[in-house]
Amino acid sequence: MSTKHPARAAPIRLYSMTYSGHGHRVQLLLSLLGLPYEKIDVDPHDGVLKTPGFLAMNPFGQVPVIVDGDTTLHDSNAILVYLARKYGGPSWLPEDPEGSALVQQWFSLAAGPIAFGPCAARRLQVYGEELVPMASAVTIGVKLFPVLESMLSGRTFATGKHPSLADVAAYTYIAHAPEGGLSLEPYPAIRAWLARIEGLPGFIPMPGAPARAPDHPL
Ligand SMILES: N[C@@H](CCC(=O)N[C@@H](CS)C(=O)NCC(=O)O)C(=O)O
Repeated sequence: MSTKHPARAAPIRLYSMTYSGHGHRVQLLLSLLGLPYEKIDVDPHDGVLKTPGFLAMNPFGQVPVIVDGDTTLHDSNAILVYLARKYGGPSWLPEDPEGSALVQQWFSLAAGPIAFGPCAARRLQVYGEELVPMASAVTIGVKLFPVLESMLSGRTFATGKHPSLADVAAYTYIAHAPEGGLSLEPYPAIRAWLARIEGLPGFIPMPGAPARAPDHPL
């Protein structure tokens, strides 16, 4: 463990799922920051998410959740903010008005068109779960990618020269968009940006989702 991290009695516990992009977003930051953590993968089909014990940690009954000592938090972007403020340097979440607003722009993208576009298309394709109808998810994704392509053209990372929470929040569901049938082939700036994130020390990938067998849903 790096000495810059405050002393902690136990590693941070991360409740996630093997193929959860929201969970991976948190795992990615834990890994990039070099923080010790224990990942507990929940089976989405065994009902544990809706048990009173889990609902006490997250009333929405969803992963990710982290437990860090006396602190229990849900919502991936909120967890990123907590981890960056507590354990990361200021470049992950700048404090100046413009820098923090630029990160917030990407949080809004992550919770908006990324969630209802590429994330929703993949969730339907892989899990058979309809967050929004497939046609809407595809339409949102098809509109989103050219905008992201222009935002990322000529930029090293999402908000400038250094990686920040903006990159961590956006990375996973964009990288795995092809699993939902949305190709990244026409978008060289997006692909180059993904590759730069994958080259960061401590980068950890999310496994590719297995193809869904109609008689054996995930
Ligand atoms: N806004 C939440 C979304 C979390 C979310 O959608 N989690 C999914 C897995 S990616 C989940 O737990 N699904 C199970 C369920 O809703 O029952 C976040 O950012 O953490």
